[in-house]
Amino acid sequence: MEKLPDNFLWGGAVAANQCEGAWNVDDKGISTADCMTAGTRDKRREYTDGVIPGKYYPNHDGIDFYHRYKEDVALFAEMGFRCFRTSIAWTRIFPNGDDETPNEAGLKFYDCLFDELLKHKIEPVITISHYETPYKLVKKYGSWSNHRLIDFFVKYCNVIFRRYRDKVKYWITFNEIQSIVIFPHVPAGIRTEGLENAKQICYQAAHNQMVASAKAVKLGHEINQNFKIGMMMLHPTTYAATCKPEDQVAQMKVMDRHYYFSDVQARGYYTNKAKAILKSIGVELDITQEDLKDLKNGTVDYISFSYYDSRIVDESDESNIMMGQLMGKENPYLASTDWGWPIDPQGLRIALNHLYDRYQKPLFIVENGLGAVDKIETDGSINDDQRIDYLRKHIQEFKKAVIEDGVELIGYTPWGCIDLVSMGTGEMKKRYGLIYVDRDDEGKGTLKRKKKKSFYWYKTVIDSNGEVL
Ligand code: BGP
Repeated sequence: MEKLPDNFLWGGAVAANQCEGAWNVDDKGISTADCMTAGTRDKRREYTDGVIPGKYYPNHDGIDFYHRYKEDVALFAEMGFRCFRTSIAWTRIFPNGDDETPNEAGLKFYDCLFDELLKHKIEPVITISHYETPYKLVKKYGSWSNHRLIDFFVKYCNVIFRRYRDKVKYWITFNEIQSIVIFPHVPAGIRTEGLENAKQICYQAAHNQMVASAKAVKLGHEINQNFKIGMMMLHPTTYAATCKPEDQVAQMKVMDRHYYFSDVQARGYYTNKAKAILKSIGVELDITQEDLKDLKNGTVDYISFSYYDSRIVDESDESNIMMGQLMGKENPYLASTDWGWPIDPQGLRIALNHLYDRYQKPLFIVENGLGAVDKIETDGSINDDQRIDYLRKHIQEFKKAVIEDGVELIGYTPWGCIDLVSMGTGEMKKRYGLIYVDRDDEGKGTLKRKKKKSFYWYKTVIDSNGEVL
């Protein structure tokens, strides 16, 4: 292969809860994302018990994509997008999660959105659960650590698979699947602070999600055999801090903890290593024979992942090895973003190679990008050269993975192609977009959209299928 395939899916990615807004419109229920307050780089967002009057929740309005999607999709089309990744808000379809019947108004919204995309020849890539669980499911059933959530999720999948059978081909079950054991309040509203059995709760919740995902894959294929249903993981490429063998072993263990999830979803069973990991952290999963069968019958069609940065690890991190704790260690060879995330394009090539060697399944980069403060010049332009440089270098590296290393890659959707609320900090000023949105951290602004320099640059990239960078 000398260049990227002609059908390479160039596009962009967002998630419903970070951009749609309209949090209580058209009978939408409350999701866990609606309970996240605003934070800053140094002050964490708070996850509140329900929506508390008087507190500011930036996701409630997002960037009002719910009402402005036509204008936004037209801008994506102008850039030449061939695909667009977003998610369905579960609480638009089943406001409480356990409702008897789905909410027609919610279903209608996504009909309109997908029709608009298809009108512009943009393939929807749809995440079924992106960092939001119906709040009622958390309160009433204890969220994902309860096996019953599997049935509610599958029921939701059944409805959306049938409804959008002829509109959506690419599906992703859970966003960044391993987040459930790292920061479980974000994907599932699970609080574990101070709990002795925190790991037990989180790994059980992860098991239930992986069974739910497998059942969704099987069901989806029955509904439409052309569906491509993938898993999604965060891939923080991790290096040993030195060539000391102990550090190398620590590095191996870190990545094993991440591949634990993709191994189950891609291979369909808990490997010996996965079982050893569970034993080493004192977790005993409640797994039924039925679960094992479901996992086997629902292996994913492709692996999608987010890649933002790389980490380093040494032997002292051994007991703390999921990556939350690894952030902040500086790699002397790399520069960092304004939010302290190391910039490492080659780490993306490494991620692609590791995943492809391990699973031999098509890969999809569904998140990558630079979160930075944008400056508006006096003439109104936004010259985000740093973002262009970040994206260019990452594209160069994934091209090498495809062309020189033989990796099978479906597409590339940079994160937050239009500015949106940051998941981690709740800020608006941490911007990823190629399109600027006039909205600040206090919720002020006209919400007007404006093309950044990167908008024009990315259009040229797509027009040339990645040849002109
Ligand atoms: C990923 C999430 C996204 C997104 C992104 C950037 O982990 O899947 O939802 O927001 O990270 O993170 P942040 O918004 O914290 O900059």
